[in-house]
Amino acid sequence: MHEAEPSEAVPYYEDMAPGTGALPPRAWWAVSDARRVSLGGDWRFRLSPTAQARDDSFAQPGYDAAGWDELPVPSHWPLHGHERPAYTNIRYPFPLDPPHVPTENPTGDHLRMFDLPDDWPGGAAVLRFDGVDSCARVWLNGTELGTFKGSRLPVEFEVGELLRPRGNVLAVRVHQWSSGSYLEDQDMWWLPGIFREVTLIERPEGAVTDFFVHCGYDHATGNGTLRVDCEPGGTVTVPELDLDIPTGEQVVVAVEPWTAELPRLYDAELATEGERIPLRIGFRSVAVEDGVLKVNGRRILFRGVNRHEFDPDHGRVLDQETMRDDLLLMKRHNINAVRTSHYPPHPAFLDLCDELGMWVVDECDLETHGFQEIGWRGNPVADERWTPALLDRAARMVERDKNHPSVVMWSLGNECGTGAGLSAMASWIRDRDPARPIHYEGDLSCADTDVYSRMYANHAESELIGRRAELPLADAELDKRRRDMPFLLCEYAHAMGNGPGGLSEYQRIFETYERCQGGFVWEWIDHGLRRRTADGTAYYAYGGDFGEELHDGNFVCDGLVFPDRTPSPGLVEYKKVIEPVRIEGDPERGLVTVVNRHDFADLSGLAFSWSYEVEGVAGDGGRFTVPPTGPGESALLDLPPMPRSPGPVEAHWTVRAVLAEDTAWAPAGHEVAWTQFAAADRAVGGQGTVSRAHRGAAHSPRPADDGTVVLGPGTFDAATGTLRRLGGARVHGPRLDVWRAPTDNDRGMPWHHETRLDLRWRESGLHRMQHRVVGVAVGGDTLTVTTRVAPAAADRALRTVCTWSATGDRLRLDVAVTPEGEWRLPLPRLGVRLGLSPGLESVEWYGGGPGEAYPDSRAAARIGRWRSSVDALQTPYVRPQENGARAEVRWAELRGGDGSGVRIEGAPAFWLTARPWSTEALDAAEHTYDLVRSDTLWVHLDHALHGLGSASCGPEVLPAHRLDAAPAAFSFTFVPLDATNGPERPEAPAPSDQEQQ
Ligand code: IPT
Repeated sequence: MHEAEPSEAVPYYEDMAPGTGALPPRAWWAVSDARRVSLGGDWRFRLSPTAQARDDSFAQPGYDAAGWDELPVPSHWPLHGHERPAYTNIRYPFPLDPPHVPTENPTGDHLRMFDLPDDWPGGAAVLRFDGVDSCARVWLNGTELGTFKGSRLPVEFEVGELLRPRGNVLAVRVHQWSSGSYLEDQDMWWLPGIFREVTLIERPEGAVTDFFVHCGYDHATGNGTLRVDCEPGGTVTVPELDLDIPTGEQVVVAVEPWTAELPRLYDAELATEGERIPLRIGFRSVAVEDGVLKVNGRRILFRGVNRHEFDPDHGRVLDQETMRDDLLLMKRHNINAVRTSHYPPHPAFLDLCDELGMWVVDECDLETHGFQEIGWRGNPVADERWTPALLDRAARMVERDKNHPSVVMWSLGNECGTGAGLSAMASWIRDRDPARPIHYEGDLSCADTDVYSRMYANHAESELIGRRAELPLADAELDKRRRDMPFLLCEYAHAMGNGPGGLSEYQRIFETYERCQGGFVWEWIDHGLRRRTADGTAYYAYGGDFGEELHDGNFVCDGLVFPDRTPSPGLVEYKKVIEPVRIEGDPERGLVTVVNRHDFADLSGLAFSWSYEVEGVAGDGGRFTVPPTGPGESALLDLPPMPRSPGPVEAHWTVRAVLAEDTAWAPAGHEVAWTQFAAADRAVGGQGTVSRAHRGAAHSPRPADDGTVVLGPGTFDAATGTLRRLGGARVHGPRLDVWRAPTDNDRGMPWHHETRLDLRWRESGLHRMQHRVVGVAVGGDTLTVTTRVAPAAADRALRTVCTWSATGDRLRLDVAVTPEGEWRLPLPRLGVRLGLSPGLESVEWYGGGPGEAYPDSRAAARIGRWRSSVDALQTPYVRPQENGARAEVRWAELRGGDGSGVRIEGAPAFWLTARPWSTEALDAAEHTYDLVRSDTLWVHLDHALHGLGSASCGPEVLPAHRLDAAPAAFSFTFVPLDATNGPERPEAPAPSDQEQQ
């Protein structure tokens, strides 16, 4: 039998053309005096397994849908018990057979009856869909309005003539798969449905069909230009500027400009004969000049994130509060830019960006990444039959979003390879809106773009590009053109699991090279879907959890915030690294330099203060008066005279910049930037730290008849040299440890074996090191235990000498490690781990905090005295992995409810990790519910840790943060604490009190 050939025969959902029946695309506005009716709410719903399983009789008035289910609109039906979500990154979950889609094509019939409000005026009206995934056919009162694709784009139909006062029947058939799916291969859940609002909007005679606000700002004169083109013509009033002008006419007027830092908006009104629309106008100009992207004549630096729309319960259905929460959280973490990866966001989000201040790269709903799997054969962007669909998408984005000052660049899409379709989009956009540069990453030649954009370029290459010294393109002309372009990283610092590491090093490059205008961390939020286990424990599901045939696991959880928008340590680090004010202390000269790294704002919005901390306890403090300091300028401040220190102690200055007054995005007192620097020139740890007074004389080890050796507060197993008791408490003696539960970054890119450090670690046995006791020697004042720590099947080892000594109630351990044989891989960690009683639930430490830190992600850790429960030390990464280390710990005390426990001092300072389960359990866990408290509290005291890097999609750990096996020596002192002998315990904020306001 012959296969039916497509041509005329293809059904509308497989037709490459964008659709039928829709009105021309136009601007979106939230409100006007024209009436509107929201058609959201409970609809009737019926799911069919294929597109043609059922006829369209349901669309006829009088159809009895009583037996159907109910479904809220907006929604994705797989999140309401119909079919299931599915996650793939690059691969299409159906055969590459464009424009055909599987016969098994879940199809949701949606029905909504509605009456018009009593005072509905009649006449013209449009029915608007803000987002339907992926293809729909619509009927009103039995008349077909048309069909459309383009999931994250609006579509409108003229419906006035069809409306009746009562009993209107709106029928929408939605297909999960369509030709449009080939253009929507974004790395995210496949989630069909009517997922944005459906609205009926009155169109009175003389109402606005479309309008385009053209606003510019001339930084040389301080003048703004304004012209509003409108169909039909009308007037524009801007009371604050005393403007009342006809549409189509340009005026020049002195204004305050709009920027992401100072989002000055002017309230205005556009009035035509039939409609009044409130506008918020921002004056700003965007241009690429002298190889640099400028706004209002100044270079800007993107401190950005890629934002997908996501909610753990509702998928891409977002309410206004959630959108605002995202922006508040971003602003409070010093983020100033969003790339709307990889589709235009809900239009209201852009209103909020205008209001709160955010640079936006608005990206078209276009990705054909899965064609890469077949060498880009048949790529729709290189096949002119698809060009109308591409142009339709470009137009629907640009027309919808053209009036937002926050949108400073158009992006053609993501990961589509190259092709004439992209060029056609670019030239259409340029023609329609010459005032915004064009972005696209997937074409190295940059033929269609105004900026050179890359994803995941490593530090070295970014620096080379910064110097405009990158390897040339073959075509000299294109090379010259690209070399003159500004550079940005539209994706970098893959925030999957624990990480990213290496942010500071990127920031240094962005701040050094004018050409490097920052980047957008991949990505804002983990797309984990909230689910519950049978016993009701909540967890986040990822790819594979829904029985998908193909999936990409937890690659969908790679955000700076957890699915519930709790900031991850990566976000706290990013906030510190990108802080717009750099504060540097020079205690020798008694000076503090404040560098204003804002692009537009001066420092008048910030209040600066200092505090002087002795051993982590804040003492004196005060305020600085900072002279007027413009963007890019610096100010020098005098430190007060150094307070007298109570003896040989470690002291720090902390200087903070906080909001002087409430802003639209955070209250007065919100911390924007800070620094900390040592006041006294003292070694960290060891003698530099006040240790509790030495009590009593040195002890000698005493062998006892029960097979133990007693040394001060320690009782050891005589045969193995293992510490068994400390004071009255049982311990599982410290022993050398090098393993960590691999992070997502350790696991590299699943599709590139050579990036998978975890596999190489396991191959070389780092997770199964054996400990052979070489000797236990009882000497004068010491107990010396020598072990050889090595994996089966290899001859490499870490020879470890542990020397124990005791003075009074203090038991000291000196560890010396010497690698033997060949060590090619970095070690995950180097330290000791010990098991303590699970009752030691509360931790206090003097060192880095309050949050987690790792060698290449530790900018946000500040030295202080911190307190936490063991539980709160854990970072609940969606897929469990190494987490929770605290940096530069001088001492820590772990106590139970009665105050008894153990104090541990390090010389030098160490990395502290304490968890209620073992590394092995953490390593084995796939979801948070797999982590079950054990009967041991596992405490890691690490001399060194391997960095994090961002190799889950990007560079590995930089050499400076690599932990190579090398001889090492470090010490710990253990002091049993009873309920009464604890030192005074000053209040310090718990980790969760910090950073999140
Ligand atoms: C890049 C994609 O643009 C983005 O959508 C996301 O998938 C990211 O990677 C990784 O999470 S493409 C990547 C394969 C280089």
